[in-house]
Amino acid sequence: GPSGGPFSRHGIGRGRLPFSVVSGEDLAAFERIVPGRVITDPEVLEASNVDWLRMVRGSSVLLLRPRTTEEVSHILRHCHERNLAVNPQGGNTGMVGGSVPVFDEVILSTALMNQVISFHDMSDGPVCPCGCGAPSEAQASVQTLPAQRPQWPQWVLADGMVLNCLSTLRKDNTGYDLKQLFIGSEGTLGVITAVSILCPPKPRAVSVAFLGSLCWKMLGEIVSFLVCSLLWGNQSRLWGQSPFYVLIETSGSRAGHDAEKLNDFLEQVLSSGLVTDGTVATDHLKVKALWALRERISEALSRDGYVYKYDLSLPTERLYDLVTDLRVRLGPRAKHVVGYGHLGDGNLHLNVTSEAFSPSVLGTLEPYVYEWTAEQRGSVSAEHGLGFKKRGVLGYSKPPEALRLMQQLKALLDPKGILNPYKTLPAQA
Ligand code: 2HG
Ligand code: ZN
Repeated sequence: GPSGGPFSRHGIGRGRLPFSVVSGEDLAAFERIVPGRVITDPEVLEASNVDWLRMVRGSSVLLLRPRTTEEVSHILRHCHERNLAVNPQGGNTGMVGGSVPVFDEVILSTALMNQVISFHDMSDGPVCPCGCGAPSEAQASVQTLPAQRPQWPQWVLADGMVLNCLSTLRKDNTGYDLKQLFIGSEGTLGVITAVSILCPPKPRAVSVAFLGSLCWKMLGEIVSFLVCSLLWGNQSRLWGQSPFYVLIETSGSRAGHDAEKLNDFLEQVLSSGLVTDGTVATDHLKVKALWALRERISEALSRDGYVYKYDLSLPTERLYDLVTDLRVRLGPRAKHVVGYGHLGDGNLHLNVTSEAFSPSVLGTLEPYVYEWTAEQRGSVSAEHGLGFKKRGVLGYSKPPEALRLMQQLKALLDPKGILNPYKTLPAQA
């Protein structure tokens, strides 16, 4: 079973399912399918067995690195026949333990599937295999906004069948929208090997405003029309004295026009007292530096101690209530109770840290956080998915009928249950 990661202390509630164990013959078969890309070296495997937060650890003895859809198909056909469990793995940057094995699942990594297959003009989008890291590698070759829209995937089903629906059409209403089924399926319904992505042209002018405010609710008013992220302003001298910070990015095609609009907006919020300090950047190095403050919060928290992570969708006006409430409930047992996230989306990243893992802190947080979220008709996972850590709490956000339908779809598409077992859906009684 899993060992070493702090999370494994809670146990996984049930044992390894009766899948086969990788044999010498399996290794030989895989060597024929992906020659030279069959990895059994424990040192290399370590990076794929442990998630980047270092909280979940599997014990897989085999990592496969296919380059093509055909290779993925052959691997899955073999695993399906042999009843071998498979853990599809992309960048292994997940937050919920979905991307690493739980026991000895075969790790199927898409890391080498990193070529842009084709690129059409602005009206279409590039077709990227899934190894194009999320999708910054694709971005390096294509000048686009980071917020591309995935269109159609090509995926390989549990038994190795390839379903190629790749298309760059903007509209297509023929039959069930199968691609929606794969969004949020976390490798439990198939392995996505390519997607086509619609890319809006890169904006010519980007401005970032970094503003301090006395009150979260005031920020809510400011950003009701903007996509933004709320920052962890706590105590950092670098960030000045405001209790709350907000990062706002605007993009457009005419720098002069955009700057004028942003300045009008800033003048308004400064004179109304909503904002107490701030800075604006248009120079791309400064823009990058400001974004780094926001993007590295998660990493900073990992260094603070043991982290209890929640990723909640809540009504924007109640977004911060849980943070202040939990500070009182947890008292000195918590090192930090931090709320940040994506304010424009009503998405709170609630992170609590303690010196070491503490059952008493966990007991105060759960099920309280989930029950409170359900009362607000929120979601217990706004963007991180369910993976291994949150599979048990799906019921707080979806009715039993929806859960049953999900189980039925899983059984239909993966009757042997070999794809990413122990993930996403709650364990069946
Ligand atoms: C972010 O927005 C990520 O920084 C990580 O979604 C959030 O660590 C987290 O809780
Ligand atoms: Zn986030």
